[in-house]
Amino acid sequence: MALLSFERKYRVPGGTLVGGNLFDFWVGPFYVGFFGVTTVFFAILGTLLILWSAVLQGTWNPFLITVNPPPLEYGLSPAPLAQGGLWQIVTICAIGAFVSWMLRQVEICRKLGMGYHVPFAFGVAIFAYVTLVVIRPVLMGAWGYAFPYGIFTHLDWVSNTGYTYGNFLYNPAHMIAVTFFFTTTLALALHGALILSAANPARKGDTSRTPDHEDTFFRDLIGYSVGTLGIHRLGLLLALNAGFWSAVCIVVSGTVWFGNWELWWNWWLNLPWWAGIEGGVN
Ligand code: 07D
Ligand code: 07D
Ligand code: U10
Repeated sequence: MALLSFERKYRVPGGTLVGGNLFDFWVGPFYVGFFGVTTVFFAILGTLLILWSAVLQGTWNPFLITVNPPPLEYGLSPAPLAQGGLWQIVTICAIGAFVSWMLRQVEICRKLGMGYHVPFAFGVAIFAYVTLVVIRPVLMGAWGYAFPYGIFTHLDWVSNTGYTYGNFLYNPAHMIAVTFFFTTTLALALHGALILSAANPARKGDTSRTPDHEDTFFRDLIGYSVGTLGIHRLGLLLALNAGFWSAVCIVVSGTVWFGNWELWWNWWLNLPWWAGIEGGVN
């Protein structure tokens, strides 16, 4: 069915979570819904507050604009607007917009009778963000531990926070997250390449190859094919784990582990079968 006639068939009322039929309509290609309205509301308000912050800061250079969280002295209390209060409201707007966007995905899934995999996946990204700006700062006792909203300043925050714990690459959860990120790109490259290679046969004029060809390629190469549905399950699992272990690696830094991450590995160096041997640490 052509896309336009399919849209006519499925664009019918129903499936909304909130608001009944009130916002159950489309604007051009976009489904609106109650959560479309709340997304637009939070996104516009948040953007305006970032612009206000830029005015206070006195720059329109996009790389330099920054909305900073309150200084540590304010702890977890509300701060004056110019001293991090704007950051606090922008954070509320950001969470409001991201969660609205996710719930809009849920409503669209319900309309189409589809599973909720997309909103679930986006929920993991939101979880990583909320870990950085709410969960970890609350556990550590000050909003000042969250990252500032600026293109360069958020990079400064990552670097400074990393070096606070020595060599951050020794953080074991960071290792797991990085490995999942790398594996995700490997899986997507293999999958994209395999699909395109089946769709574009080597000899001009040949018909496109089938999923059996795809399966056989990997059985010939590595002895096993995960299958055409399986690769999508695997891809999602890898990507969600990348985000999840990222959240873990940052939430444990400053809450359960305070020193250099290199030292965490002492338990490994101190295992009895090699502790104390010549050339070892002890
Ligand atoms: C391609 C989908 C499109 C999305 C884009 C981002 C904005 C911000 C706002 C000036 C893949 C749109 C950007 C709306 C403008 C203001 C106030 C997604 C795609 C194109 N970062 N980060 C970037 C965010 C964090 C880190 C780029 C957001 C953590 C490093 C962009 C968040 C840590 C590097 C950006 C966030 C961290 C970047 C490209 C939120 C650990 C880079 C992003 C809400 C996760 C890279 C100058 C991209 C860069 C980069 C946005 C959080 C680390 C500006 C919105 C605190 C090391 N980050 N980031 O393509 O070039 O994502 O920076 O959590 O090297 Mg960041
Ligand atoms: C938080 C983004 C959420 C986004 C949302 C949506 C909009 C709308 C609109 C386009 C989580 C936003 C949407 C705004 C846009 C339109 C229209 C994603 C988020 C909700 N590191 N490190 C990570 C590597 C080092 C450090 C994660 C590699 C150094 C710290 C990942 C290297 C030191 C933190 C990662 C490396 C250091 C991290 C990031 C290499 C610095 C974190 C991915 C090769 C000296 C952060 C939860 C992520 C983290 C994090 C990778 C090096 C410090 C695993 C590959 C040694 C302090 N690093 N890192 O989290 O875990 O995505 O955050 O050297 O806080 Mg690291
Ligand atoms: C995949 C796939 C697959 C496909 C695919 C894809 C994954 C099976 C079948 C999809 C993949 C691609 C297309 C590839 C490219 C994608 C990426 C690289 C990912 C990154 C994406 C981007 C960078 C694009 C980002 C673009 C976005 C997010 C769109 C921006 C849109 C808006 C700003 C509008 C949003 C709409 C909303 C919120 C609802 C509708 C609202 C309006 C139209 C505005 C009007 C508002 C109202 C009517 C409400 C009124 C508002 C009020 C009252 C509030 C007022 C408040 C005030 C403060 C004034 O696997 O294969 O192929 O294609």
